Amino acid sequence: MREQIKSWQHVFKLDPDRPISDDELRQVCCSGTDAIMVGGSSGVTYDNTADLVKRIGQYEVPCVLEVSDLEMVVPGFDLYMIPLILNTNDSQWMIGQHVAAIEQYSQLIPWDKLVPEGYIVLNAHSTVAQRTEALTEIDTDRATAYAQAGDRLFQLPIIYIEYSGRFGDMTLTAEIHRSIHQSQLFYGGGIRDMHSARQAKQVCDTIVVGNIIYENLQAALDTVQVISR
Ligand code: 1GP
Repeated sequence: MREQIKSWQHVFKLDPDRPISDDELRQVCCSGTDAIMVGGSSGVTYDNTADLVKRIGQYEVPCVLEVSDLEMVVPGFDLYMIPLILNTNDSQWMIGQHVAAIEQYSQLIPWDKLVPEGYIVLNAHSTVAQRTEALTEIDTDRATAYAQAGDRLFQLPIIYIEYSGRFGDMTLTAEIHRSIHQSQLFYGGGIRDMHSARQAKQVCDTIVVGNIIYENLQAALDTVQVISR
């Protein structure tokens, strides 16, 4: 399954803290997307995460958990994505929480199912930026340097440009895409229709579509058309 990530072009991100009907969930899971990522920055609990993975489990689409809180770690996911926030000076988001989790749960951790993601968080108004005290006011050179640190120094399989809640700087994203060597580039933030999906897909490997699922399901489903086989 880890190897399969390389072929992902489109991912829907579902938030366990937001309601979605059975019919809407069926449409998302059967849309042709490459994977469902379950994750959220607030209000995520064991119970709402377990409920969502059980519902998604009826479908064949790969389902991964993005672990933003230890409380939400539920068995049954295909993979567990582990964010490391690269652009923060608060080391708990880069290594501190990870070490604490390993110390507590080392015997239970399914190491072969973990996939680290190097996040570069760039929307100052997003919950994730505020929670992690991300250094969002950086220029393209600095953002690229963070990406290269994740790619070349730490050899992370994924670099994730995160603008959660707003459409980001495509010039910066393109520059990062050009600068990285082996990491796969995920882009997420403000993709609300086919047009923005196509724009983002041109400058990254994998687009992540979140909020719009809950605001305009048809527009969200349209974004799957960026996938080329
Ligand atoms: C959020 O990157 C994802 O973590 C997607 O962002 O919710 O703005 O689509 P949106």
